Amino acid sequence: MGPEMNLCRFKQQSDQVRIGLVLDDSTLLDLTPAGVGQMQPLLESDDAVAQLNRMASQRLPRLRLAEVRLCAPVERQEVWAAGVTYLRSKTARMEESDFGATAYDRVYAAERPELFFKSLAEKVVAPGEAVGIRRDARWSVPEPELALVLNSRGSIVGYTIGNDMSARDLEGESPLYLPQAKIYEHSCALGPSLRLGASESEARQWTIGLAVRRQGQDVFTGQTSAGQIKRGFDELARFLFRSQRFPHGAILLTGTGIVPPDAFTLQAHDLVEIEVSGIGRLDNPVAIV
Ligand code: DO4
Ligand code: MG
Repeated sequence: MGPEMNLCRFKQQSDQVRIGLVLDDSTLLDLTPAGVGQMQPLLESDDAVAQLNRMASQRLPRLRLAEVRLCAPVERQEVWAAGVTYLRSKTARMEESDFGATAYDRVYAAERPELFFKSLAEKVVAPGEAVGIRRDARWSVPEPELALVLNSRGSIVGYTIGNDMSARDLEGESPLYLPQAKIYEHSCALGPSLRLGASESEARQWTIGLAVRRQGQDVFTGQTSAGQIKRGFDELARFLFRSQRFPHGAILLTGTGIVPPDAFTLQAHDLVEIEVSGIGRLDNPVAIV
């Protein structure tokens, strides 16, 4: 087991974003007095966990998580996503699609994975903020995904939780509508923190859970394991970095393995809760955009 090191971005009263080290469910260490103003230098270094261990033994201010506002744990990275990486996702997409079914079948088995651009960093939704459902879509779902945190060299330096919100009716109508099904206002949430110091084999043992609550009741729950992802994490990262530079690093969502039944669609005011056992829980209400 790697040491549990969870980095977060947060605000207190002022609008200035600070970096914190999550100590437990209720407490964080403010890393500002240790000279940490951004996550990027830590993510680019080869010894982030050792540096954070040293900081954790200093006398830094402790804050209660309930007193801060968490920001999305992304600075200037582009956010990308992989698709059809779980058998469940392939089957669901072949069913939803009239004439693109073979495209999903083929990409699941192909050497090259499906990778698509998802969001600019500045558009990512923070924990507690509303994720969006398109006003011109009839069938919207959350996609709970383990997200890889990659530095500018393409190395996996951490993990976070991603929600790849999707309009399944648009996607099913034509594969050419994928960018509109996937990229719209508030369609990508990340958080609550970045988990550093975990190996791929450790992360593959994590469970991923989704609960959608409506007026206090569960209207959908589902669970999978990151171990069900068909492709290696390095393999996904390598393809993303082929013929493409990411000077600020990148976040890569690894695809969904939880697909609600076809009759299910999200509604405004639903609450989406995504839990990854090695990271924490990302909660977002839903709003029409
Ligand atoms: O091919 C469409 C998108 C797939 C996707 O987002 C997923 O499998 O998670
Ligand atoms: Mg997805």
